[in-house]
Amino acid sequence: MIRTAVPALLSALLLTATAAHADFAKDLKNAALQKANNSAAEKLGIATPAPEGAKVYLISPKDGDTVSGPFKVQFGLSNAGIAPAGTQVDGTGHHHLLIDDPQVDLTQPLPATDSIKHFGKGQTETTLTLKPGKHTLQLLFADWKHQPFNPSVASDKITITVK
Ligand SMILES: [Cu+2]
Repeated sequence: MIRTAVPALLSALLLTATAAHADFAKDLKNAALQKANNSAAEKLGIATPAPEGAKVYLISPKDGDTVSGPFKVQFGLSNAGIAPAGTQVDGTGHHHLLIDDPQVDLTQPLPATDSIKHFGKGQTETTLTLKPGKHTLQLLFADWKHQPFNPSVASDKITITVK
């Protein structure tokens, strides 16, 4: 009994080991492929297709609001996830806040300036201090390499008054 059971057990173990090895090899191959795709996309500046139905919006302040002092800006997102900059995960990106309508080339990675703020750690809010007067705010969601999605995923532009 035992004599016949052992080879059966061994071959079952071997089969499992072979399957696990195949999975591991497949994972490695996929990881290598992903890495190659990522570096090609980065070098060639290829835009990531926008996640299906992705939308960004300003939770606060609202269009027409008057704010004072340092004020909180909260970012809303639906149908997409957030990942830190530099981390490529399908269906994710990070927020950028456009202040006072800067010129933006939607086909290029976004520069970091006083009017284009990156939230590459995956933040979903910030505190802003702006000069008194009227200002506009707009969110622009971009991929792991700071490049806007295709089509771009941006919020409505709101106008606020800072006292
Ligand atoms: Cu960025």
